[in-house]
Amino acid sequence: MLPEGALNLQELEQLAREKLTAMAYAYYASGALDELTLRENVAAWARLPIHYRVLVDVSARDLSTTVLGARVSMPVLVAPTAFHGLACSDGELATVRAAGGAGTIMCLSSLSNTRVEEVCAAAGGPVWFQLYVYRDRAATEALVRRAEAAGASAIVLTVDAPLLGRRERDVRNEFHLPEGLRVENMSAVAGHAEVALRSASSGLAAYFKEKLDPSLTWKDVAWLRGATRLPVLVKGIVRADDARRAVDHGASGIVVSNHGGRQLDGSPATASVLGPIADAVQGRIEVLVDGGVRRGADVLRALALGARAVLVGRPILWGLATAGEAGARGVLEALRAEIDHAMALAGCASVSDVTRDLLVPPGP
Ligand code: FNR
Ligand code: LAC
Repeated sequence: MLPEGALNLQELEQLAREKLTAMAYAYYASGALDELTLRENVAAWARLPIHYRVLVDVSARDLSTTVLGARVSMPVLVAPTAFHGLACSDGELATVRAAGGAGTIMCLSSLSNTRVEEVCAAAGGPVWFQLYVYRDRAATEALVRRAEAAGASAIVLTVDAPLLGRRERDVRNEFHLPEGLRVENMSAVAGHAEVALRSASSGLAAYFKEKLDPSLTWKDVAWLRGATRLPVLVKGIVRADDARRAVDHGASGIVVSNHGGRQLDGSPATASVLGPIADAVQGRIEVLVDGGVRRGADVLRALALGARAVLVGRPILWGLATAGEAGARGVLEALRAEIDHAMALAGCASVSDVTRDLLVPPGP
């Protein structure tokens, strides 16, 4: 379960904060500018009352489901977050073991401190690879091929970051990777080894500006589909028309996401846009969501609005920082217990019972 001293994911953040350097904590915790979206992501789930059903036999409950055809023990995946080496010495190896142990999928960030080959080799379950597209397309394609060869089972194309959001806490701290940590996936690529991720403001913002391709368009979704045999998900959508475009461009799924409030401050909370997006997609592809999921009841809310599953970002980092693999696993198990409990109290024996009427009950 959760590391001693924390009863829930929010309390775990405080324990993690004590373990992390001030710079690492701020990097993980922060959002863009005034952090409006960061706060609203959490608050918007909480504003959705759950109209529970009564007198349903919930004595046996099943939390399992499938995501892109892969069976998962519960509708919770690990979101791609950069630099797990800041949280614990095993970095992403701890995370992938925790995800596999919990019977779910880890989405590995392009910007990991461990090479994708090593992460996949240590995996006990499916690994998806989150892709940032570099200006250097040949290097980007090579990275996709490496992920594929390593055994990743989907590519998650992040589309909400043509530039990095401005996180003032990182600017103030001059965020950089400490000695010994690198963007491992790119460390052998010419022109990348020397990127020290250090600058007079946020080293990561400088890295994005220099290396990543801000000219990416919908055409590049077709390019990526041509570059891999793996299913492609598009991550970072907050509008129904963009969701339809993703369907039209052959995405296998989307992640409704505002990057955990780290990109455009003032963008809508994902809880507030998920329903209309799911309605627009009409089940043609799978819809996932992330941002501010902190309680099992939030997972119910997301499923009721039409998500196949949710991804969690920061809580996993708090688990890693507090107790490494066991801490990350504890976060997933705590969420599992909360989902199970919320399902029972809501009159749902399986995830297919979690339907829209829980949020919008039929009238008299
Ligand atoms: C992220 N996120 C992210 N997304 C992505 O596509 N690639 C990445 O490398 C990262 N890196 C990253 C680092 C950190 C420290 C955070 C907090 C987030 C965004 C992430 O995948 C996800 O969208 C949010 O974290 C979800 O919100 P919560 O669960 O953190 O509220
Ligand atoms: C972040 C990037 C790496 O949010 O996605 O920090």
